Amino acid sequence: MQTSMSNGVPLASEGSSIVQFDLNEEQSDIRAMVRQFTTQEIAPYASEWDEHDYFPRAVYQKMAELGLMGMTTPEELSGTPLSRLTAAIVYEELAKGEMATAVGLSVHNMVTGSLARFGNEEQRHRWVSRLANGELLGAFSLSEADAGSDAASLRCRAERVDDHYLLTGSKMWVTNGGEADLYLVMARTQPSKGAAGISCFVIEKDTPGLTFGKTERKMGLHSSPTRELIFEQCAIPTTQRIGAEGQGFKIALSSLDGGRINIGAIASGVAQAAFTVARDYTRTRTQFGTTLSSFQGIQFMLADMAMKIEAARLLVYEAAYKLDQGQAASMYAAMAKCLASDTAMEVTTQAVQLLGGAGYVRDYPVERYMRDVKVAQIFEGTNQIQRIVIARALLQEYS
Ligand code: COS
Repeated sequence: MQTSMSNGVPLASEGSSIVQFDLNEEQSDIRAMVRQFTTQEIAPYASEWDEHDYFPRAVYQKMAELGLMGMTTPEELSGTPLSRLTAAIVYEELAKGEMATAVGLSVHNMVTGSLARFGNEEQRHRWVSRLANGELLGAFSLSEADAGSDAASLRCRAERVDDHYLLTGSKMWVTNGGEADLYLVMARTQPSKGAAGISCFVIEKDTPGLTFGKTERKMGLHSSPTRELIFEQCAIPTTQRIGAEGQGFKIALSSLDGGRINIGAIASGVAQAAFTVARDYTRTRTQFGTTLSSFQGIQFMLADMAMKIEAARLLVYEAAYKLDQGQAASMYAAMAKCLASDTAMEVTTQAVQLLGGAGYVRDYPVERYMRDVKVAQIFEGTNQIQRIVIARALLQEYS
């Protein structure tokens, strides 16, 4: 794979630029490669992993071999950089097989990309190549028990003592928690400064003073471990602070812009998978002497599902395109995440409805899609927070 920053497909872009809806050759090839990988290495095992809460670390190694662990990383740091748009296509395809693995990969790439972007030379060389080649798995940690939506109120303390910081406190809801080798952690260096008192640290798993709380028992995403991080007088050298003191909140939110687009792409992939199962089921299931798909009520449901998926998908592509172009993309990332996850929740629920009793049991994957995708309306900023981000941008822009 090679970078396509300059040749991403401009979808639904503004002004006089040409709107082009076809994938370019590189994007088509990558999509075909990831589709084949998902069909062979993920989809056949997804129910089993879900059933047994199994984290498929070996699959991450295989994804590294395909270059997927360094999608937001420059080539000189062992990355295989893709445009955000091409990466969105990758996430969409992976999520058709299993959402949990796509989410784990997205978080990993968010960490790798943030270190490549905000780390200094020494930090980049120490960690980024090893993340990109799959030797290390990354995790991102902003939330706390009392600081979820109000992330700037976080309290995990990082107190400067000579040439290190002492971290005390805990972080919640950490995707890849316990399995990851490297954690990007936001902690408070200045108690009285709100968002400006937060700094970003990179912390290795085996650092003394870092332990892991229980693995959360979740509604879905069973094969993606979610753990608490507990810091007790955990000494982190100042050389492991990413960016300047007080820059952590901005690093986190700016990283989440990309993360939210990935979540939108993932939700869109799950919705597409659910739609396909539901459509195929209605074509073969007969009731009242005919197939379900011959009833207009069912046809209207399928039409609405397909229409909404397509709209969400295009908005995800547009947000990715804007980030690729270096345009202000936070609002579009919020819109893409919000619309795609709301759509996926609606579509997966309708898919279960269309399969009836068969949809509610585990013989078909639609109940898993529905359980899994619920969290896309919650994590990386609830959809209520996305609406706040959108409204703030609109009101600033037009006031
Ligand atoms: N990129 C870079 N910087 C950003 C940013 C972004 N996308 N969004 C905000 N900032 C900056 C702001 O510009 C501001 O800096 P200045 O004071 O220098 O202007 C600073 O960050 C604080 O921003 P703001 O005042 O908007 O902070 P708020 O406390 O009002 O919080 C929300 C904003 C609610 C939007 C934020 O807390 C949020 O996104 N919450 C959800 C958190 C989340 O997604 N958690 C999931 C974690 S992963 S499971």
